[in-house]
Formats: sequence, C-alpha cells, structure tokens
Amino acid sequence: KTIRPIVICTWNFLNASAEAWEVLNTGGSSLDAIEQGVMVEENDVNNQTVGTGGRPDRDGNVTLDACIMDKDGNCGAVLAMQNIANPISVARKVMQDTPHVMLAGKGAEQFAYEKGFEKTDLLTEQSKKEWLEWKKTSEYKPIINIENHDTIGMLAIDKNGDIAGGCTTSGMAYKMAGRVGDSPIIGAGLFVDNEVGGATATGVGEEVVRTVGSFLIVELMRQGKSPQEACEEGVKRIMAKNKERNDFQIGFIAINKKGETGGYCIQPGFSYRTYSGEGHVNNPSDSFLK
Ligand code: SD4
Repeated sequence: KTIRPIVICTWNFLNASAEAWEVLNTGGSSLDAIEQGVMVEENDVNNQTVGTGGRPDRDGNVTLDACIMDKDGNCGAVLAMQNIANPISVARKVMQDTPHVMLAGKGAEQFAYEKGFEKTDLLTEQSKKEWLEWKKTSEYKPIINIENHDTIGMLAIDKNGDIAGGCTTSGMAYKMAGRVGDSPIIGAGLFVDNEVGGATATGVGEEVVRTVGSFLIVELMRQGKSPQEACEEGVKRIMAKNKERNDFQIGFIAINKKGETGGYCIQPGFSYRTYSGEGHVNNPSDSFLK
C-alpha cells in the first residue's frame, strides 16, 4: 500500500503546517515535523495563545504548557513553565532524555537551562498592555473563539506511515497562577497510538480533561469510528456533562492510520488545516451548536 504523508493542525495555521509539511516532504520523521511545525507558532509573537507573546496568567506571568508523543507511544510534557521560548522542544527532551513524562514549573525551567535553552522574556508589550487593561475589572470570562483562540495541536504521518503529535499553548488567558489545562496532559489535549491514529484538542481545557477527550477519540477510532465520527462523539460526551452550559468552545481534530481526517467543535468558528502532497486546505469544522 502507498503511504501518503500528511499533517493536520488546529485552526488555520498555514505557516506551521507548511513548515511541518516541508519536513515530511523531504523525508523527515513525523516527530521532527511536529516539533518544527508547532515551533512556528511558539515563535510568533502575534499568536497570543502560544509561546512568546502568549497572554499571561492573572498575576502577569506567562506560563506555557506543551506535550509531544511519538510513534512508539513515548511522551513528554512541560507544565506551567516560564521563561523558555520553545516548550515543545523541552517536552521532547523530557521524553528522550529523562525517565519521566512530565516536568512542571521551576523543575521544567531548570531542566531546560541544563539542556542549553536560554532564558527569554515571554511577555510582549502587547500582551502586557492587554493584561493591565484586563486587571481594571479582573473579570475571568473566556471569550469563545477570540480570546483563547490559537492553541496549536498537530498530528502528522510520515513516509513510513508513523504517526506523531504535539500540542503547545500559553493556556487560558488570565488563568489562576499554577493552572494547567488539557494541552500538556497526555490523553486529554493529545493522544497518539500508532496502530490507530491520533487526536488533539483546543478550547476550554477543563472540559477536555474531564472526558480525557483525545484518548477517547483514539479509542473510538480503534473501535471502528472514522476520525470525523470520533470527534463528534468526543464533543457529545462533553455536552452531555454540560446540559446547562453552552458558553464555551472546544474543537477536536483527529487522523487515522489511513490518513483520513476529521474535526468537530461546539461553537461555529473552528477550523483545521490539512497539508499533504495533494495540497493544503483550511477545513471549516461542523459544530454541535449552530
Ligand atoms: C487550555 N486548551 O489551556 C487550552 C486553551 C486553548 O486555544 O486551547 N486555547 O485550556
């Protein structure tokens, strides 16, 4: 059978998916494609939900969450890490160079310095200005599709047919100090099983954690559901636990071993990008609420 390398990511990230595609198209591994791809968003100061330029917590500190998974089910994550510009690369080092899966806070930062990462001020003037403005009311009210837009979760299949995934974020803007969302939690914000496929999430992380969303979607695909059907069921599980709430957004994307993809969300407005030898498109996602 012919293997068709492909990368997909949450939202309409053309540059990040193009970068990942470049790695895949030149024979690189899905793991390298993921790391190089999501780094584009970590480095983009205009993306205020990932890496440098990310919106801070309510005390004004930018704290980053990221995780990565490879074809063998190895995984690494950093949680609430400060002052380091590329958490996805630190997560990969946690996976490859330590006996652990997760490092949090100061420990993660310390480990990054030991691995040669440089101390970086992640708070940009723009994010600082907005935070100071927010402080006037200090109202914690995530705005659907706007304020917490732009976490990047990415899944890739390389020329060997091997799947890897990654997810990286600065989390919900103005979160409590120490708050960690779904994005660095294996099974919640991301899950990959090379036998079956992968899934990743964006949106209000607490709700994704409650249903172990990405793991659920991969297991549903194992049971025979298509990526699209599995994403829809993932969202339905969340809505079943939120009968009285409809004011938040979650988007899931998934890919299976055959390279079929799917995406589904709660509120209109989510999309995901696919990039392969057949070209690249932004796929507007169908939503649970209309
Ligand atoms: C979180 N899921 O920390 C992340 C936020 C997010 O686009 O996806 N933003 O809960």
